Amino acid sequence: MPSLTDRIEGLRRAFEEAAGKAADAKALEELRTAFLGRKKGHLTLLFEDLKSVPAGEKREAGRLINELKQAVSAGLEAVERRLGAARPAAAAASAGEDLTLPGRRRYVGTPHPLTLFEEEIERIFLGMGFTVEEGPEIETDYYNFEALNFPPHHPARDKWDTLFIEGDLLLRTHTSPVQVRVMERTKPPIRIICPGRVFRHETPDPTHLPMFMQVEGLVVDEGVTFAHLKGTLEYFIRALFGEKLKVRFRPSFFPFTEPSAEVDIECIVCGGRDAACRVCGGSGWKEILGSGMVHPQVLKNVNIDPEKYSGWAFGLGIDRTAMLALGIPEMRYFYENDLRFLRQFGAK
Ligand code: FA5
Repeated sequence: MPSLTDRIEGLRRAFEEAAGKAADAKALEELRTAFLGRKKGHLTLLFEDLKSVPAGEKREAGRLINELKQAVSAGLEAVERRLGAARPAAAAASAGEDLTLPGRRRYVGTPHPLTLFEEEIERIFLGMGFTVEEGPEIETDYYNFEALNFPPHHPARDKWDTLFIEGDLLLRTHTSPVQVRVMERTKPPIRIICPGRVFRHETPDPTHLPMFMQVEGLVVDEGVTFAHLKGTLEYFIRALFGEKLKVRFRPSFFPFTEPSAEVDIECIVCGGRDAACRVCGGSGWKEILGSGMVHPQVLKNVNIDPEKYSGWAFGLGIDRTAMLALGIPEMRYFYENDLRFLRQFGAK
């Protein structure tokens, strides 16, 4: 039988050899059990045999066994570190991945381009002393039509292809009902804008959608004239599009304004050069808003004296104006949520 010292030395060599070869977690655990296992591990057996070593040699033998135990523990840790460092690379390689490739970029969400555009519009009007109001998307016939001087069965209602809900309720076809709600609860002077979603029974095309966004504007005070309307809207359009853009005011009709005007801007998509342009139809102009002096009957409907007060209002298509400002030939892109489109706007 070899001496205890020889057995310790033999076990040390056996451990070093096995530790060098251990290539995976399974081999590591087998090595740990073989040497440190509580019942039959080499170290446990050595400590048991220590009991039968002659008293004079016990101290030295115990020191050697403890040294071996420390060497085994340190060796197992070293193997563990080696395998741990190799694990991701090995796992990636077995999954067919190449860790040397550059990482994929993560995109951070940003506000929708229409939200950014709406905020830009609000910023310009807030700078002129306007405040922002809101109104309900589900409206009554009274606010959407009647209070705005559309008597029942009036043919002008046909221009707003209405989506009815039931009874008196409908999806608002424009933001003008908010004018009425604000005038009902506020005494002049009034200077507000109200952005929001509106709904119409329309077949979609590059410049029309069944659901789109408008922003309404309303000013009511003593001595308000059409010159104020024109000056304010011109300032707004210049702030949004710059000084060079061609703008025209064109006479129009709305039951709730008199006189009325629509505003066209030059077609930014084709610059008036494409006879087949799907945005302007080759005319070189595109309408962005309706406006006019608030009709005296509308003021009467909300108990504002038209002899004392006058006002002007406008309703601008946010999607329509955004597509022109951004040079986008198709309004539907705003609602398809294609990330290739959306990533072109806002922070990257
Ligand atoms: C109105 O809705 C009036 N309420 C505007 C108004 C307000 C006039 C206050 C006078 C005083 P109109 O239907 O023309 O008007 O729409 C106004 C704007 O909304 C249009 O110039 C256009 O920019 C936008 N618009 C209209 N229909 C659509 C549609 N189907 N899709 C996208 N934008 C539209």
